[in-house]
Amino acid sequence: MGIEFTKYHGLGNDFILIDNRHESEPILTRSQAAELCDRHFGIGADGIIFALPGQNNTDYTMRIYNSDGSEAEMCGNGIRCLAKFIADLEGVNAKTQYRIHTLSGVMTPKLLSDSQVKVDMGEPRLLAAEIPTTLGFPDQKVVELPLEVSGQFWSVTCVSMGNPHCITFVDDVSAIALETIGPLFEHHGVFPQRTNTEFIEIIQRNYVKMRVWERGAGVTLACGTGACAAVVAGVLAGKCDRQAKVELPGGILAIEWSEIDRRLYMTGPAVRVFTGTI
Ligand code: ZDP
Repeated sequence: MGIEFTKYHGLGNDFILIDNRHESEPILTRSQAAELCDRHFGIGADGIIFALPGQNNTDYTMRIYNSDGSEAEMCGNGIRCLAKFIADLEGVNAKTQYRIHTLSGVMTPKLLSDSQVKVDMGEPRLLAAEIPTTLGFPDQKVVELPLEVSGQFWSVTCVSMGNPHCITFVDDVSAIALETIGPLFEHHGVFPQRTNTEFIEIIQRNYVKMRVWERGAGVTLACGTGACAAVVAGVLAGKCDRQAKVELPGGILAIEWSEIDRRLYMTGPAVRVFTGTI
């Protein structure tokens, strides 16, 4: 029996979406997920996302496996794709806003009339123990602390958007050897759950350039939680406004860290590419 899937991407951060509405656990194993994400021997994707029944008063539950088969708590570009996927599945009954249960709490994507999706990503977690990292003190923020990677000291700021992020401000993002340095950050001893790693170049207080090395997925064209974490880090370090655009290799995300409710709002595209049967 075949399993239907649909391929979506958010700024080139691409996912296989699975209709998992009739089971409360993902219908694929982690190793099957890793095989399907392989770009030469499988469908090809940065991750695989399951739309499961809702829990605790939500419409749906999202689960995501990275391309290496590890599970992530949250996924910003992925949740925009999930919102479109669900609306497509529901057809005439589709809503314009959904409450989605994730491993890092409830997220609320809203389908806008211009086909963009705006997501209430919740509040960032900032204390070292919450990220988690052993840098600094467990009950304090980690803002521009020195971290030695590959014989060099980097000034890093850490933020959790449900998943861990380590942000470094640099003069020129294009000069960073991501494939070499990325894995050394991801697996550094100070990050017990490993980490996503973002390099940020400040162009203006409300416009930054970012390149990302994702935990469990490597170099990707975009990362929604990473873009949110980058703006939070920029604000904490006094370099960014609370409202800023983040330019990624795959395109631009609009991020706002609300002063009123302290939640992150991310707006960007989600595009269906093709469907198929495994
Ligand atoms: O935390 C992790 O392990 C990430 N690799 C998950 C995926 C994050 C994502 N790129 C995003 O957009 O937030 C999908």
